[in-house]
Amino acid sequence: MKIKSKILIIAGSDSSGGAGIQADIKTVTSLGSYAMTALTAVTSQNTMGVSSIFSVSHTEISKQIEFTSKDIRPDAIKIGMLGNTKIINTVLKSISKIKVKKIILDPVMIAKGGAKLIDKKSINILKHKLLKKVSLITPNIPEAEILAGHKILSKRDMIIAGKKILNIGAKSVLIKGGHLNSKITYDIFLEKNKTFVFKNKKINSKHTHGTGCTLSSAIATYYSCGKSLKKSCEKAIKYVNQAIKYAPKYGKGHGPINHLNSINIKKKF
Ligand code: PXL
Repeated sequence: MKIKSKILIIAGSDSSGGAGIQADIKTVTSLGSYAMTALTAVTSQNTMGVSSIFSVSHTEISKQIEFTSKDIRPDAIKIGMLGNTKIINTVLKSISKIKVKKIILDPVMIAKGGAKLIDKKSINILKHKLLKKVSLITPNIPEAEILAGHKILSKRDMIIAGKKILNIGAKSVLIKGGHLNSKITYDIFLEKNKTFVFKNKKINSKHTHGTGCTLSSAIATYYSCGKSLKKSCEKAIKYVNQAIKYAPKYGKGHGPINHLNSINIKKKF
């Protein structure tokens, strides 16, 4: 099988394998592309929660991004957990050096169990600097509330927030509606003068750990292969929904989704 494209993932490790860089690598790989990584943090966690977070030094992060990309040029970048101001400033510097145009930012703030994955000062830098440098930002409702500065209780509020995030300087936004209490999930894609609502039946499951990481990596993969951002979002949402549907139900808490749903392994072993 010919590999479709090359993706650089800048993100943290989730030892439980459901979220973070593990989810990213599985997603990119199972969609047929080649995953490279720059690790920002090591987290110890299971499906019940996060036990500890260890940040990688900013010099090691810039080396991973720049040294790797110098040799194998990424077609797109996915950015996940950043953690602190030093890391976010380093990532800003390194991505401006390597000049990759297609960048998807998942503004990771809080883990499913409630653990904070970024500090407050960094959120400001993310909002006022990094957001402008990426092709698409993919906040969930709590993250969009922080970026837009108001509560989101409805589809209408999501659209208002999306427009605010565009006004701050984002080129495009996908607000993920999974946190809203309804039978339908609305994910809203906004570009300048364009708003599109993806409407899907909500799959009720507690096994949704890593959906955000998976979605943004799937978008980066489709986008790297030449699909439009809107089409990439549409296809990535489908991939995540299938992955939730076929979740393996591991662990006692919020378990992982099934990243392999796109692969048909016929061989017996
Ligand atoms: O889903 C957000 C996320 C991102 N990155 C890492 C995580 C998590 C959630 O747990 O652990 C490393």
